[in-house]
Amino acid sequence: TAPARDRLRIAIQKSGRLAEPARSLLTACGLSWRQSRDKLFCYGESLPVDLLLVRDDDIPGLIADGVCDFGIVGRNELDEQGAARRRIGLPDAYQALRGLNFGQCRLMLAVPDEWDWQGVQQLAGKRIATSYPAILADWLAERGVDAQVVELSGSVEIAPRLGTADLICDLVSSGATLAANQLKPVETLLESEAVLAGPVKTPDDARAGLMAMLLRRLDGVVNVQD
Ligand code: PRT
Ligand code: ZN
Repeated sequence: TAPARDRLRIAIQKSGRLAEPARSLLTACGLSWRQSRDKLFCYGESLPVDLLLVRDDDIPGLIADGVCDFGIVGRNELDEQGAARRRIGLPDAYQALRGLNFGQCRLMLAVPDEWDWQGVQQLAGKRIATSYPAILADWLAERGVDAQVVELSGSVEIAPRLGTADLICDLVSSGATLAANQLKPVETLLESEAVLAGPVKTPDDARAGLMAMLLRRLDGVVNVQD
């Protein structure tokens, strides 16, 4: 278990879609920071709550390892890493505590425009490119579909045109990227948004009170925005 701490650490995305809204939300909760020179660590001034600015992919692991107490991350990323842990027999190490009302998108299956989509049974024997292999594998297994999952870390949308996959499973918001690549969405695997993630077990030191207070403030701020 990680050592006791008397300051809270929250991991947020350093840059990218969730970086600015995550910071604004925490500012609205009354937090402020003294910017450090390298800007990877922001020391909390109004409260003993520090920020760690990281890649979104690192946020679930930082919570699992007890390096950070909270994180703001897409449900898609949290679920993927949770599903990947479960597949190798690791216990759950984090959970989504609150939906935050921004970063909405869907994890969807998308097929070439010319396909006549008739349902999941059509996926048998097909190759599906995705950056979400664990969520996709679970989804396919639940439906008893035997398809091949091709893991790609980026540029998933061009895989069908390159011939490396027959279809894709990727995040969609406006749908413009799919359309530009002659793909159409056919199934939704996950409705995602940014979430506040936290540990499965609350630490039993000074952080517990800070965590409870922050959750209360967050509920006030997120509900007022509705
Ligand atoms: O550098 P780092 O690893 O931290 O960032 P990243 O590049 O992995 O993530 P980033 O900043 O792109 O996204 C962070 C989170 O934003 C995601 O994990 C989702 O939870 C959320 N989000 C919301 C999205 C989108 N909307 C989205 N549209 N993430 C990605 N996209 C992609 C989509 O896949 C498509 O390729 O954006 C493109 C445009 O989408 P359309 O449908 O509007 O064309
Ligand atoms: Zn990332």
